Amino acid sequence: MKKILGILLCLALAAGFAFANGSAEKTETGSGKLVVGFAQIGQESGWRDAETASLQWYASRNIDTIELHFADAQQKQENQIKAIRSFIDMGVDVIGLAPVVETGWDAVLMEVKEAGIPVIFLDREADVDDSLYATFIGSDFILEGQNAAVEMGRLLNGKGKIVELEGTVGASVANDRKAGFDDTIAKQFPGIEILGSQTGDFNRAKGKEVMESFLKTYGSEIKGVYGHNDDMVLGAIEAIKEAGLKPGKDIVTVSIDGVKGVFEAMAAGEANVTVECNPLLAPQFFQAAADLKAGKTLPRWIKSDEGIYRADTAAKDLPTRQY
Ligand code: GYE
Repeated sequence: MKKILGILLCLALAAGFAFANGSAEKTETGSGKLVVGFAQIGQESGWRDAETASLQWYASRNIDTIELHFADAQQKQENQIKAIRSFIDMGVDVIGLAPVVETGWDAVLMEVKEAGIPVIFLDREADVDDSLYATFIGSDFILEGQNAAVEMGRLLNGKGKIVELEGTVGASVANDRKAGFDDTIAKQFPGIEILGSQTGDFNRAKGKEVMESFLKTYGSEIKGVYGHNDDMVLGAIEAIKEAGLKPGKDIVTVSIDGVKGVFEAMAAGEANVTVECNPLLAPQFFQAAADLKAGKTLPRWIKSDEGIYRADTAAKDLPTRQY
């Protein structure tokens, strides 16, 4: 996967994409192309890398009609805001944003609105007035949490104690995946108790660290772990093994994204379920950007369709996975 990403990123660089920590370098505009500025969160997960690769690969294959200015904010909201201001200065046609957290966007998005540039939220939402963005392209994160809860209930036959690895504090996707899961557990599976819930910031290393502390506190009481993304559960699996327990058996796992690593873990009998969240959003994103440039009105929410994948078909599914 890393090799493919390396090739894609070299392609992207060759196509003149700007990489920076929060600000895109100037390239000529007014070329008649669709000029898009995208403020990406960073590289915290395999899912995010796949989304970045999808955007840059798509733009590099349409270089005659698309000019993509890409900024990597390295997980910092201030870098995303800086990038957005540089896109305004460039006079791009459309701005794309994956808001690292829900709040703190009103001022800069008001500046974007005053500049007459439409905004697309991609894969996460910001808590702002509807007038400050044109559409949100992404999944139904509450439904993903609900589906994860039903899968956990099935794995534990409705009874047992679990822990929860939360995503980035303040991120819409983490808030919604928590709400969907916790509410469904409380309503449909009262025999399941959540012993502890803590952020692993959507990354593997932190997920392992938090699981280590949960294991120290609760030990073999833990019968299941729910992660807001696969990467944190892959870290948790390492911690479970180092504690001498069997992931996927002593402690069942349910997580969200559907990255290759979790399919490999399921095929090895070390993970149980992943709820897919599609990162390959480039076609929808650039189509929406082109529609906005053409003056079209878009639905407020363009949803991505996803499935649920379990250990019993993982070996068969693995070769078909694209990220
Ligand atoms: O689930 C996670 C990434 O915003 C849907 O962000 C995205 C989430 C995804 O860090 O792996």
